[in-house]
Amino acid sequence: MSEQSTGNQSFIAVLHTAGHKYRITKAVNGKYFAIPKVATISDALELPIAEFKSLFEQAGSEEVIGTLTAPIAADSEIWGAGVTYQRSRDARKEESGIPDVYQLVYEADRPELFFKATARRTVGTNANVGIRADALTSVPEPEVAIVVNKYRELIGLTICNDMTSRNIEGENPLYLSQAKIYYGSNAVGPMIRPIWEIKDYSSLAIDAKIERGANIVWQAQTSLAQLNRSFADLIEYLFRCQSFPVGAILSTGTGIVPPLDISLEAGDLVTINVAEVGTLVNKVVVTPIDINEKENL
Ligand code: DO4
Ligand code: MG
Repeated sequence: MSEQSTGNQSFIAVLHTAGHKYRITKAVNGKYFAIPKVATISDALELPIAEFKSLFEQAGSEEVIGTLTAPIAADSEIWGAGVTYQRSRDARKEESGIPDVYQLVYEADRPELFFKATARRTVGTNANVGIRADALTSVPEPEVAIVVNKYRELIGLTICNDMTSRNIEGENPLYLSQAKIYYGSNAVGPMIRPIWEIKDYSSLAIDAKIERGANIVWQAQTSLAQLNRSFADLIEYLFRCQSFPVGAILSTGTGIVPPLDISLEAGDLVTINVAEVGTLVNKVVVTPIDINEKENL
């Protein structure tokens, strides 16, 4: 698995600049350019895709300098879908005292959808993700995330690490929110690949590994072809009975889960690669019980 080479491909990237915490840009060949009339991802997701695409294509004259951060805005909502791959279903049945709920949701028309994160709980590539101090076992969940505008149009693909406190979810599925939502529990990035630039996303390769010092303690791969639901179906359910005025990011579930004897430790490096989309890399630290005073992990 190698760091992506962006070549002449273009991406939607968000930079932390001197004047803006989440400035949207167009990334080409390692440079970042302002997109006319659009300052944030939320501005972009308020526009119909054709309008945003046209502005995106005009970008290229005004270079923006800053640090790459998660491709979100301050008011973004990140949601998750669950048990959308057979491997996820099997892993949850194995770890849970109440296995039937996972089998039922895998087969049901209605998908499992859950609120995952706000900007405050989300980091980008090369930042630290957290494992809960009160969890016994924690795992990364390497997922393709879809970026959807307020009109339910698919704008692009990115990568999400849906960090999960495994024993907490395993103890009782009603603890899902605590297993999934805490400071440092979500990484997204490195950038968004515009959907109009991907010829066929139906079977993109997804690779992940956990490195501990010089050793790879776990690695696995799957493909979007193994996803048991369509993006259109997930979007349709997400937007039922609710609106997303600044769009949403929906992580589409994991198809690779470490075996029960692998748990993340502080200092581990988690790398997730999705073909055509990029590579998300995060170091693992412990999220302390009392996080109130901390700005960053
Ligand atoms: O059912 C719990 C969450 C499942 C999940 O996050 C996944 O399958 O990716
Ligand atoms: Mg997940």
